[in-house]
Amino acid sequence: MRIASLELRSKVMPAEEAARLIESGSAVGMSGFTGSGYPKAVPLALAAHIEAEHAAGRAFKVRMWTGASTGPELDGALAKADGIEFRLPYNSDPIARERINKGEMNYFDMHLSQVAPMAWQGFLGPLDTAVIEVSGIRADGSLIPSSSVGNNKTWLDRASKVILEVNSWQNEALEGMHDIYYGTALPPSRVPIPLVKPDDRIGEPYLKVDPAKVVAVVETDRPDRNAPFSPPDEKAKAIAGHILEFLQHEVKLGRLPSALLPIQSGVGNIANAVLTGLVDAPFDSLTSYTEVIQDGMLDLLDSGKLRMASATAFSLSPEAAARVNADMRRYRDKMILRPQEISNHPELIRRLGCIAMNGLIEADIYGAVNSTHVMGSRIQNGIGGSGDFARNAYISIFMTPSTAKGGKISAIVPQASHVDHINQDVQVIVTEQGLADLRGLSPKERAKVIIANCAHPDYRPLLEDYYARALKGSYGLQSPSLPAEALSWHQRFIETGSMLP
Ligand code: 0RQ
Repeated sequence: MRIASLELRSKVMPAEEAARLIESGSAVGMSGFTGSGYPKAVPLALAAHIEAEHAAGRAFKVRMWTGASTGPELDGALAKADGIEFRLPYNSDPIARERINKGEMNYFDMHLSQVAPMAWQGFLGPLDTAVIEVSGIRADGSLIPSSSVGNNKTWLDRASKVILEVNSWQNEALEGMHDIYYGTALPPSRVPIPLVKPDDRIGEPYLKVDPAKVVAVVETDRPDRNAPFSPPDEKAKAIAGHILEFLQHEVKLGRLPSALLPIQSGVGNIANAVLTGLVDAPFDSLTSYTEVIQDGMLDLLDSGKLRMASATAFSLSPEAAARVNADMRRYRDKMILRPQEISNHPELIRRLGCIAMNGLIEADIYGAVNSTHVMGSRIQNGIGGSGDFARNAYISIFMTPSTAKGGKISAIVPQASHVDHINQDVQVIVTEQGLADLRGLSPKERAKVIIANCAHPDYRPLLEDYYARALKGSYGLQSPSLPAEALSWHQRFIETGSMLP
């Protein structure tokens, strides 16, 4: 029995009935982070209701807040129904992405660590309804979180009314894995967060909710999204190789301990390839302080190389999800899931000295990084947690193949068409071509290393030529640039389909 509280059991109803409790124009806080722990029945029922309202000629849209990306039953269904007026933070759903890029949906891709504090500060406006997936409800009404924590604590606290989805697909052995910290406060009452090691537990395993606010409980039995990972290709393996060599070099020089420092790894196949590569690398007793537990981390845990992983969510392929579910009791002792304001907290990332590794869309010759916008205007996903980690990490690494779209786009450009990470937050850039260690370098020194080590051979001479002319014709010589030409590669791609002349 997943619902032990008699009071909350009396509120069980079908998803369709629960969805009717959500009003047009209201702000809804949904659970969910990178395809795990998102509600699956109420959003689908809400999307159907919105479609019916639209068909009857009535306007119906909600303002939606989540943890990060969710799944097709949530973002996909609501975006398809044109039911989202505004959304925050990170989105990776293709239908929502299309709506955003057509200008039909407002989107704020804010830093993930700042969502909960901003909600508390009141900057996001009132929260009407929270829709939260849990894996169980205890007799005392406390909630057993599911496969992600995200912003659930904040949504449950801030919302006027709460709808719970109790998902029996989620493993019962998740109970005890979570660490929910209730000690955050607003300035001037903030105190240090008492976490000094990635494996510290500073909170409690359960979420609290005022039972009087719970208006509906919906029972489900549906799997998380669990997107498959493609096996690492040659480029991903080369990038992973450069990073592993760099880390070994840092250990040799005494700038990193032999167990490294807590690893943060972004989403995507390259990040996963780096984790997989660590299995055969000469490092032991590794730890991870990150956002998501991916497939590669399971391999590391199983190999004994990774001692423990702290995150806010799982982000697993279907095979890896099955592996974790089959052995959850063993994994539970090596994993901690926390609220995202703690997993991504700048204070903690700085204190622990995380090694941050994130993907990028493009970097310019001075090392400014664009993680979000294709050709400066089209959103891909969002900044996610990359800013939380990049600025506060001990070493901030960004990685990418040197070209995109079959070589038509260079990932290294004269000037980034959009900047998410300023050059001070970018210390190492890696492509399959090589690695640029930018620490302690001036802009002109950076340009030389980035062009030489990271650019693709098809684009390297073009970058050298641009940089040589910028050195002669620039208004100033701190970061030489030719403004009329700096974004011409992007313009050429928009006009011809290729950055190459
Ligand atoms: O597009 O799917 O249409 O082929 O971007 O690119 O190479 O598969 O790489 O999955 O690692 O994603 C920056 C988007 C990289 C990701 C980004 C196109 C490319 C492809 C994906 P297709 P790849 P990845 C913690 C950290 C921000 C959030 C973050 C991201 C698609 O890493 O969202 O770091 N980062 N969070 O073709 C045009 C370019 C391109 C390009 C790539 N220069 N021009 N298209 N693409 N480079 C996790 C969380 O915060 C939850």
